[in-house]
Amino acid sequence: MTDLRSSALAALAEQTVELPSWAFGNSGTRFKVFGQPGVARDPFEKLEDAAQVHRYTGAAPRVSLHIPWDLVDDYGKLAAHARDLGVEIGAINSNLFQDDEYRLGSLTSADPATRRRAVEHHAQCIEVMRQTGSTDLKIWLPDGTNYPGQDDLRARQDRLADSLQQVYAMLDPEQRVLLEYKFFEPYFYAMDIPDWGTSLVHCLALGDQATVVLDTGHHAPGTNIEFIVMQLLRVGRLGAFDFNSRNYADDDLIVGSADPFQLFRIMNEIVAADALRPESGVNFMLDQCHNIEPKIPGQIRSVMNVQEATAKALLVDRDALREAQLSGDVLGAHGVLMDAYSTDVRPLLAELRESEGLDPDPYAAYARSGHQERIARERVGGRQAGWGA
Ligand code: LRH
Ligand code: MN
Ligand code: MN
Repeated sequence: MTDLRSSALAALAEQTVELPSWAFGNSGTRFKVFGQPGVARDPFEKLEDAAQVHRYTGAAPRVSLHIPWDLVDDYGKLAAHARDLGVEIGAINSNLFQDDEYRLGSLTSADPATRRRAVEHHAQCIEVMRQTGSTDLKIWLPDGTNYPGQDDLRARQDRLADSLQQVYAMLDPEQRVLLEYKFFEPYFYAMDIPDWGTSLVHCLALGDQATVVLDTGHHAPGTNIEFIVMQLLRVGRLGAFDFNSRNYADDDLIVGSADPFQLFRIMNEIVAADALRPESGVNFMLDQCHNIEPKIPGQIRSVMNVQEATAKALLVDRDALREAQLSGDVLGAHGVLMDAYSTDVRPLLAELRESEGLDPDPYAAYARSGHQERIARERVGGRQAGWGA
């Protein structure tokens, strides 16, 4: 146990979580966007808020951008601002879901000019990557159809493959593309990348620099997500997570809130495959919105939830588990997993933070800092994260 504990502490010290810039803007549902006092007014302030999360957790050193939500004149300046704050720019997300021109599709459109425009948008994103030092181009394809017969499903895949190939060809050698899937929304008959299999098929056709992004909110209820994690790791194509939690649809709630046991099962597959190490190439990102709760504390809570699930996964006695599995001891094997899940890892994480010179309770430390009150005083006229902007 002592060995497990100390190797868990070492692994946790290395773990990082990437924050989404859009978690720091005002957000809501299609019914209502709620404004919050002190919310970030531009990408520079979003980075400042993300840096607060890193300051108190010590585990969130990167911030994903969404283009054009995070449009600025000078990305070199934005990257320098991030560095001054002790963080760096992470994945660059393209956006193909807000233009009238993409009503019938973007990278899959039957119109060559529309496809060209969608490919060109990725050239712009890759340029932002060069200027910020980001290595991950994240593509979520919102394309799809609403009615059987609306378009030729196969022709859409062929056009998609061709468009993706053009985007891929623009990448620098150290850059990679992260291809996200989602089974529904904004179209409700057939999405063009509805599942991990379709994403993987395209990644395999593209080459080694293409990997799959697994957004935990993008599956049908009841899907065994840890199985997908295992399979993508097995073929070396799990590039990243978009972590969030859901009860019904793509709810984008705080990761680990609706089903902490699912998050543990996911992290258990990560640890079992030794994929927690940064060199394994899995980028643990959050993709969440905090519609009614305060944003910086919401992100702090999210990072802490990922750390707790990871700590539990690191405490699984792998030797005992293997022995029970190989001897066909069904309940014994299950018991080994549940023992780890039932462990209160908060003291372990408090110890980790103290050893790093951090407050053992990041959430309480931020609340005491007075930062929230200061931004509420100083920032007037915060902007929406992106939707409907
Ligand atoms: C789509 C999605 C995708 C987008 C983000 C804002 O539902 O998960 O990752 O970029 O939401
Ligand atoms: Mn996502
Ligand atoms: Mn989503």
